[in-house]
Amino acid sequence: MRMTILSPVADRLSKLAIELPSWAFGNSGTRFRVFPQRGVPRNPFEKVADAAQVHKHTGLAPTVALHIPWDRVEDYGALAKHAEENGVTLGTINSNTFQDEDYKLGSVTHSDDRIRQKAIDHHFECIDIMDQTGSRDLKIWLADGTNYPGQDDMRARQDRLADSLEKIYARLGGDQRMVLEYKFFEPAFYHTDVPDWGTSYAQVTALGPKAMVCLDTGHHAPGTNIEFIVMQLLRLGKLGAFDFNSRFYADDDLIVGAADPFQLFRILVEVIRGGGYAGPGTVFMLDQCHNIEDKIPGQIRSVLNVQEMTARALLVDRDALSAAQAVGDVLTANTILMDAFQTDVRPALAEWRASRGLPEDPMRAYADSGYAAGIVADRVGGTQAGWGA
Ligand code: LRH
Ligand code: MN
Ligand code: MN
Repeated sequence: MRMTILSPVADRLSKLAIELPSWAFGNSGTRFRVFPQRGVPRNPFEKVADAAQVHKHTGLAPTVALHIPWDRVEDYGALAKHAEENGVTLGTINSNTFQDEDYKLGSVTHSDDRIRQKAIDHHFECIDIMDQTGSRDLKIWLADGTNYPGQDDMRARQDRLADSLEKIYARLGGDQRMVLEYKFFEPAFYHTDVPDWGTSYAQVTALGPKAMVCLDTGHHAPGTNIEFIVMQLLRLGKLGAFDFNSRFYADDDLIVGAADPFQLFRILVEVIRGGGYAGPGTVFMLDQCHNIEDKIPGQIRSVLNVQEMTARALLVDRDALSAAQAVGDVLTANTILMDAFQTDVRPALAEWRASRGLPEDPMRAYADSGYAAGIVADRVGGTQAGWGA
């Protein structure tokens, strides 16, 4: 690679890895309408094949996360093998206790022992799947909560949550981990049982070192300083994973970095500062849906956005920043950060890609590859997979 602005950080940049969600490739929509697309995968094997396209053109997305039961198959070993044949591996297993009639009033927090056990058993199934796929992480997001004050005893629910998580935690293998995702509202609107990082932190800390917090960037109230939470969780050694996406209003699940690139930059600055970058501790995942845009290019754009902001965050002149901070030079400190943010790294990233045998323009390379026309022609018949199928 020629000397470019990225040369000093090229090695660190090459460590970037972003996990893709299998559900990003299926049909999705809002509660108002799903707009089906042609060529959408009909099963988990086809979702993995589509995800592999993203990695092929960017070199950034070597793993694919599954959601159970959406990605339930007969033979997980075969799915793992299929992934490897396509140049990727299977990653995080996401549990799902939000689409079953029994869970109307809660899953692992439910007061009915039978329903609570059913939810715990679902997580045991997920751990069994992890054993077969070789996945390390179990990601738990709970829709549990209430809609009306007085509907249920929040304290008792928190105690049942702790009890259920303890049972699930006890089932994890030596190298396996659990990450507990929080979300401030939706589908429950009055209270949510894991609404914030503090609750997730309290719960996972009680469990032990294999339990960590998952931060979904779309799961906070407007105006929340997310990078502060990132800093704090890394400081406490408990930031296990990100679900990256972007939002304007609620849990929009839009392309990461699309709504607020500066926020993504600030988050990545804290990740790098806190030692959460490119180590095994903090997984970078996408959690997105592409309701109106094409899905594979939507994912390619997403990983490129993360790469671009990572490159800018790596360019922050740390020594100069610390020096300015130490003498209380407010404006210089702010300028140092903004200089990195405002650096156009795109031409250097194109060169960086070329030097690694990747297409300079992955969006164009995918468009020219003919893959999209191929899946439209091939994937006729059967039921197209969607968010929830
Ligand atoms: C919940 C959530 C969680 C689910 C995914 C489909 O809003 O972010 O991560 O698993 O969406
Ligand atoms: Mn999420
Ligand atoms: Mn979400």
